[in-house]
Amino acid sequence: MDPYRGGGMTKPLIGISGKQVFGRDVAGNIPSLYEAPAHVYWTNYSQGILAAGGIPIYLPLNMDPVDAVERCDGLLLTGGTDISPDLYGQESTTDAFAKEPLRDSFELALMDAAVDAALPVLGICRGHQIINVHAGGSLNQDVPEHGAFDLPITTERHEVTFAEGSVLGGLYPKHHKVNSLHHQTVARLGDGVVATAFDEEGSVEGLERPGLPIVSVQWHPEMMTSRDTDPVFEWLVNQSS
Ligand SMILES: [Mn+2]
Repeated sequence: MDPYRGGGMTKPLIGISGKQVFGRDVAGNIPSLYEAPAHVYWTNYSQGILAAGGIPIYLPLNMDPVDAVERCDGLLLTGGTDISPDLYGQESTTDAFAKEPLRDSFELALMDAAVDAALPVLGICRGHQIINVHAGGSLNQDVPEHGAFDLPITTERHEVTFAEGSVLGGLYPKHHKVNSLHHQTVARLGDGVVATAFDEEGSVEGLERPGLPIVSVQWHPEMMTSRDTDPVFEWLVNQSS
């Protein structure tokens, strides 16, 4: 037994994507730092991975995504700002959120490498949308009734149902109540992407890529009170082991 590998009990490394900000967003009253780039990672995502038995690793947006995929055992693509609509062949119709082209290109390249390597990927919110856009799908650019940005993040706003025989349907109860913190939704499905969870109005709340360990949800399990026992984090960590 290799003592450095824990006898097969090594916890999987889960790479987590982050958000591009600048010093002016985080450096308080130090104007010298205002133009310096910084990356922000919401702690609730890493907590979900820790609770499921994985080791979260923050991935700098300026690293080579192929290196990340080679060293990580799984990926968690997190929530964030709108994907640039030119990436799905549309003009922008909303400027509600600033775009982050560096993050767009990093996460799409991560997906290229993850698909090539059949690496497990969990997408949440923007990550769910990235998985669809990466596969050639599109988004509805502004569906404001989904973004209750002033309500507590734990507020249950949809009852989600699941496609028969899906990965998500195997993880959650038949009717599952979820929060909602997004203003864009999946429109045309990408190639090889299947919608497997829906809200009451048929909006796509979950995606999978049959044949690959890729699953995503539009809601925010990492922000719900059930986070530390949410089965989707366990799914990612188990797939990555
Ligand atoms: Mn919603």
